[in-house]
Amino acid sequence: MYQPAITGTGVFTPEETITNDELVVAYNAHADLFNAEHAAEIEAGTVKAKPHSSAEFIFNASGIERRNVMNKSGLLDPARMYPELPPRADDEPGIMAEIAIKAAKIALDEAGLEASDIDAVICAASNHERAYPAIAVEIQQLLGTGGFGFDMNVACSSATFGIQVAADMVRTGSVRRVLMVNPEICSGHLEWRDRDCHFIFGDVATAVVIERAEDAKGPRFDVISTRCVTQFSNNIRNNNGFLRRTRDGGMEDRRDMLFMQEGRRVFKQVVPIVNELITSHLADEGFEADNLKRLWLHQANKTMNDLIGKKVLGRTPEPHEQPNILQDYANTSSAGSIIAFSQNSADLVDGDLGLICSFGAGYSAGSVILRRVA
Ligand code: CO8
Repeated sequence: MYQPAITGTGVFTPEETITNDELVVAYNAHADLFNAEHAAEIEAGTVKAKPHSSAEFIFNASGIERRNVMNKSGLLDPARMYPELPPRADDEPGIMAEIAIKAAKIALDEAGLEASDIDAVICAASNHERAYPAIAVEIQQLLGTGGFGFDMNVACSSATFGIQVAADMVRTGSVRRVLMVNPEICSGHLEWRDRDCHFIFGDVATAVVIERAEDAKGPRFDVISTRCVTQFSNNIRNNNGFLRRTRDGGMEDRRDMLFMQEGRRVFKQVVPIVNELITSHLADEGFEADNLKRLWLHQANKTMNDLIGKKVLGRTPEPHEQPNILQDYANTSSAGSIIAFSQNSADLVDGDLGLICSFGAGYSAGSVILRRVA
């Protein structure tokens, strides 16, 4: 058995940003258009008028201030309200592979590795732009890694589940070095015309290199232990899929073919699952919560993270103990906890313990205990 370690991480942040104010101006213009177009039905009570959104509500309910997106003009156009990403020919690099590679190059640089040193690529994300061939295999070819690649999807928990798979493969020796990437183009999956959720997501790509600790060329984070849990719930759901064309009317623009959630229920039900996961994981590995120097949590909602931190530590965490990146990136699904880790781990010192935890649709939750070495 070999000790697996994280030796590099990378974050690719799309250039275009949208503030809450910009988002609300576009949404409200869309709502006004909708209400004017459906004035007669609204008057007759057969269609509900769309009320305005509010930047103040968004910040207070979620902690989000802005988000990065791959295309801003399309989704801020009140008559369109979804991103405009031109189709690419089959012999051009796919958009998910392209952004994953940008993050991967940063992670490989940090680890001091060439792409050819990698012998497995995992593309772990909430959405994949096509059914096959796997995005990971395309990344393998474009980057020039060896071995094999495969895609996996555990929604917001994809990265921690991906780290578990990668760490287990390195531990047993079936591969020596894994590149695990999380290209999340959440803007393609969000209903920007729905006031309840139009502010939630942003786009980003993250990458993590996991290899044998003995191969590390610099400081590293040993993966001490991983744990994953799932529990079926319909409270975060998307009914899109390959059987869509088999249903009558299945090709229509149906609301349930995009991200849907019962936000309040998710909040209430997921917090105890995450608290139980982290607490029991630490206890089973012989650690106390107070041993943790840092918690890198999934970035969905600031109040939710504050509550989880408080439950796990038994006190209000200091800001540096539980960094949030949500205000700048919004919810970037599986990439959120990896951004938090990547941007807030360099100051830890030899022996420090930290924990990455993600949670989301499924429900699913993953916990990764890390120890900084040198
Ligand atoms: N502006 C003004 N008012 C609003 C707005 C708005 N934009 N939206 C809602 N309101 C109103 C509502 O109508 C409601 O009014 P009333 O009380 O009169 O009925 C009131 O404000 C309160 O609404 P909510 O109860 O919906 O508001 P909450 O306080 O619950 O906040 C949140 C909503 C922010 C969504 C919150 O519930 C939350 O964050 N919950 C946690 C959700 C979560 O963690 N989800 C994880 C999902 S992500 C994941 O797992 C990955 C899935 C796959 C990713 C796919 C990529 C796209």
